[in-house]
Amino acid sequence: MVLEKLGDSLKSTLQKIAKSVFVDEKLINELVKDIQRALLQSDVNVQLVFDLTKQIKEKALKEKLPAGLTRREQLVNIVYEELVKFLGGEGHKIEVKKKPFKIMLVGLFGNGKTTTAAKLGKFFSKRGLKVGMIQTDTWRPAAYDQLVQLGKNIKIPVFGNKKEKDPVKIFKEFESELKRFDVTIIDTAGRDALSKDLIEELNKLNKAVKADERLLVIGADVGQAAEKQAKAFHESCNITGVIITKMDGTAKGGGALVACSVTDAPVKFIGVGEKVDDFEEFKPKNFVGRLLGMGDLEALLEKAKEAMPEEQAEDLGKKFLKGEFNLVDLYEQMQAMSKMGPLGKVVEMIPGFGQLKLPKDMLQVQEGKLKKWRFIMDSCTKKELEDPDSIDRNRIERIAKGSGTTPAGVRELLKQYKQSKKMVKFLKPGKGKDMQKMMKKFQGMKGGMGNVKLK
Ligand SMILES: Nc1nc2c(ncn2[C@@H]2O[C@H](COP(=O)(O)OP(=O)(O)O)[C@@H](O)[C@H]2O)c(=O)[nH]1
Ligand SMILES: [Mg+2]
Repeated sequence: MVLEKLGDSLKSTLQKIAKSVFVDEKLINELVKDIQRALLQSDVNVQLVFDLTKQIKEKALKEKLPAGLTRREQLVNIVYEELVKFLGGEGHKIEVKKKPFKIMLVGLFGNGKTTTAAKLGKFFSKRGLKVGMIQTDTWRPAAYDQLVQLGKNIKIPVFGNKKEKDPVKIFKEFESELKRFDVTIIDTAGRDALSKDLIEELNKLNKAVKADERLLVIGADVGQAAEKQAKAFHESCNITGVIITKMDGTAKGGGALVACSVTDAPVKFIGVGEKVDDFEEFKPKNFVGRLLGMGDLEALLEKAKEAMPEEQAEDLGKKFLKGEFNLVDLYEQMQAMSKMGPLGKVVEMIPGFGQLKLPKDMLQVQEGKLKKWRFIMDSCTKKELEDPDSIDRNRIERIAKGSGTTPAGVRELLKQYKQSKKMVKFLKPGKGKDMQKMMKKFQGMKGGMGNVKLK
């Protein structure tokens, strides 16, 4: 998970609150120190950390107890809300308001512009928009081929001219063609540092492009130095936002996120890996929710929506939460989840699952296995599918023969089914958490954690 260390220490801080007998000043002081330590380790600016913890402390000591909350819940809620505010509050969504909506990516060498162009392209095309990309980087000989290759994988057309050295001319050459698209992504050249020459090039190019969004792409590994870079790009190139990449590879990501959220160029997306799907809109509420291990139903439902029709997603979600699913549902659920991305990431977003640390092999569902399972299920009777517990040894033999698989394969599927069922039971009432209610609260709070009951 992104910022795993920061998340782990914040989680253990919250557990301290959950376990404490009294919420008093001593506990609050301890909590504030823990939060400070966690954020400083993530390279967040010292002054900002102190401002935040002062705010948390003041609120915790002074704020009246809202009806229906315990002191502990109130405290957790304050930490959550202040952290969200700290990271930019509501977040800054990009709305595609006109056609073509032009997004220009700028930044220094190696920060991930070209990779991000493809990620952004896929992000919008998944939302049903027609996307085109253009390479104007004439500094790196391989830049055009790199984008073409990426574009091929995600079926997005890429324009460019390897022989032309002037980025403005390249854009002009394809300008009329780019008008066909809903969204046009313009990749640009970088330099080792923000030089006069780069500023001039980008401003000239933008005069021709007139981009609706100019996004700075910046690697999370710079930590709090991101602020300086974002400010410099904002002043010289009038950027409208920041995309922080490589959040997966550094402990300093927290510093970079916070640093940019206080500039006039807020973080709009984050990159969380090298693959084209390792990319998400930056929504502070969801992000903090996940860091604190509260899960993130909103993000999960959103991803689910991309993968399948809305009602189907809802049905599946409901069945899943009730623990009322049979083999067919399991299959559909696995298939849907594999479409959403690596299962581990999906599971992290389900409230409660974040803390479970599920074994890796349980999460690795490969395409091949899914196919085999489909064969097995095709050989089951309707009754067997609806009541998998009725499948005894004889039936296993029969199903294996009928599906051209082995008894071991059938048993594996049944084991997976039982494990999933157990997992769901674990999260059901009686274990201290009423999932249904919790879900409702999550939905009511639009991703906020509201008054989630602590054990
Ligand atoms: N781990 C990780 N690597 C990334 C991410 N984004 C980009 N990279 C890698 O960073 C390197 C530079 O990326 P590139 O897009 O060529 O950067 P550019 O010079 O700004 O266009 C490549 O090896 C990418 O795979 C990310 O979010 N996570
Ligand atoms: Mg590049």
